[in-house]
Amino acid sequence: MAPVLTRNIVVFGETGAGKSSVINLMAGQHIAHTSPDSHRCTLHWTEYQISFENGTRYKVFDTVGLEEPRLQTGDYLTAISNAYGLINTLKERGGVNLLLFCIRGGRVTATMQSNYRLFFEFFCEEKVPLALVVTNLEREARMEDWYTRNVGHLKKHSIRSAGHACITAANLLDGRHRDKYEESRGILRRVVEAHCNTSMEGWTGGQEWLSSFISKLAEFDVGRPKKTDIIGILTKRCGMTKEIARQCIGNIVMRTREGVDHFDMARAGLQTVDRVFKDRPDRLDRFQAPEATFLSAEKA
Ligand SMILES: Nc1nc2c(ncn2[C@@H]2O[C@H](COP(=O)(O)OP(=O)(O)OP(=O)(O)O)[C@@H](O)[C@H]2O)c(=O)[nH]1
Ligand SMILES: [Mg+2]
Repeated sequence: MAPVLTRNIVVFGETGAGKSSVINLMAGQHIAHTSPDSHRCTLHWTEYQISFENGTRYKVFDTVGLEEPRLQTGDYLTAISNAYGLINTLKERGGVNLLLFCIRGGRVTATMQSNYRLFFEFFCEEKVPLALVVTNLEREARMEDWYTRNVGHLKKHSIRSAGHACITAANLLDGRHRDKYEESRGILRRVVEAHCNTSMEGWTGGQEWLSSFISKLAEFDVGRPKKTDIIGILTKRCGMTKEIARQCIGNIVMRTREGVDHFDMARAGLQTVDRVFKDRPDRLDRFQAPEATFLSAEKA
């Protein structure tokens, strides 16, 4: 018998977009909390398991997105450590197979665009299929009409998707809205099945993923992140040694809003990390990073 594969889906979008409701709709039962929780930091996540009737299993990651188009420096630093934890967990589960970008059917906004860039461009480096899930459409005579009217606005905001589901994710409505909720489950599940990347292994980020993510994310920071603060986060929250953290950001080019700003640290980069591990293989045990971030296990 063929092994049962689990696919990993990351659901993202701003607060109140309907992410948790979409997960419940997809699951056919209430598994995700739909009230705000205490962990409101960007890229914090909760993991759920869903099985379809045909036996396909999904691990679904419900994430906290950006509430504003930009981040304060404190949030920028927390987002780095959350992203690092999330990529490690996804790597353990086999990588990302699909991104579901949840938005409320309404105006296309700058915050939507920032969330899209954060998850699709920065976190997944545009390597994962993305499907758009548009919620709050129960009042549309034909829910799909929202997409026809808004596809131009999405393009203008450079939001591209491999597929889309125009739905209502609001449970407990009555009358014709109830029918639309049931119809929405079918629409959503078909989009998930059509676009979940099953032909390849899930995406896990490459060797320079963390450096690249930190550098790209700085574009969203309203302040000017200091390299010492980033080293602090990598050592305190990500379990890296100071040396590894320094080397990680050693070859980062920070793209702040003011322009490009090179860190003045030695651009030792990845080769040095490789050397550190060759000389001190004991470090590997203490180093919690995914191997692929800095060196692959085979190289050690
Ligand atoms: N009318 C309507 N309400 C919806 C729909 N989807 C979600 N809601 C409601 O909108 C509110 C927010 O939905 P959630 O699923 O909690 O949104 P979320 O994106 O998970 O929000 P956070 O976890 O706070 O980021 C809840 O009260 C839902 O019941 C929808 O399609 N239509
Ligand atoms: Mg939620």
